[in-house]
Order: sequence, then C-alpha cells, then structure tokens
Amino acid sequence: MTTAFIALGSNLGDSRALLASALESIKQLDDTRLEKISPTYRSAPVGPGGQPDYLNLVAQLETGLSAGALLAALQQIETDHGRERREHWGARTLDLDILLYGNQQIESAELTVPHPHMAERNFVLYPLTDLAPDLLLPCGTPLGSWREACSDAGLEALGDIIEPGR
Ligand code: ROI
Repeated sequence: MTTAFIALGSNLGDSRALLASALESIKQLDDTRLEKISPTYRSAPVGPGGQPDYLNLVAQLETGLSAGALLAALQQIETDHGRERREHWGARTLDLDILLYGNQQIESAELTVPHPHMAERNFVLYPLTDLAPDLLLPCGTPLGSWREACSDAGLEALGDIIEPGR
C-alpha cells in the first residue's frame, strides 16, 4: 500500500456537494482507503480572471493502485461529476490532482508527481500541511519550508465543512 495525497477543487455548480460526492467516490475505489480529509478553504482563482472562487481541500489515501491506475480512476470521477476539458486553467466543476504518491518522483506523458505547481499554490500547501505537518517531500525538502515561503493571500479557512457523502 502507498500513501497518496489528492488535491480536490471546484468552482462551478454546487461545489460543496460535488466535493462531498467526489470524496464518496474516492472512498469506493478498489483497494483504496480514504484515511483523512483536510479542512476546506475558499481560494481566489489562479488562472484566467472572471471565474468564481474555488473550494479546495486535500485527501490522504492508502492505496494498492498504481499511480497510473489511480490517475485513471480520478479522471473517471471528474468525468462522472460533469468535468469537461475546456479552457486551460479555466473554471471547473471538479478537479482531482495527485499531489504525492508515496515517496515517488514520476515524470510520464500523463503524470508528473510531485504535482509541478504545488510549491506555489497556497490552496494546496495549506490543507496538505493541516494533514501532514511534518511531511518530507521526495526531494528531501520539508513541506513546512514550502508553506512558509507561500503567502496566504486570497485564502480563507472554512474548517471541516465537507465530508464524504452524496
Ligand atoms: N485556483 C484555485 N484557487 N483553486 C484551484 O483548485 C485551481 N485549480 C486550477 C486552476 C485553474 C489552475 N486554478 C485554481 O486548476
């Protein structure tokens, strides 16, 4: 089994219900246990202007799925929740990103792990630190040093407002 951290985000539709339903779907993945869920944050959009604020959180899994199988399963959950691949960095009903997969560094055509933008995204680093404050990244850097270097501008902690459900 491998510990994986997944970033969840939504800024279209009923984001709170979509994220709760996505967590329920993650819980039901083969050979996978949903271990912990971070508090939820409201975050200002990174990317093209004029899109609504996001809700973001991070989930910690134990999984027997390979990274590729986990990615495919998460993409299916996105599709099941109305995700359409449209504008680059545009608004979306549901975004599921693999942040970390054990201690592995992966660079394939489909997947880069650790997630290539996580160091600069407060809506990832803050909830991830809530779950795993003492985490060492695969490169050996403590997560805390990335988070300390990352401003909390545009980020609002909402607490534990989302749990798996339909
Ligand atoms: N911006 C925020 N605040 N939260 C996200 O989850 C998010 N996801 C994205 C882009 C469009 C880059 N911007 C985001 O994919």
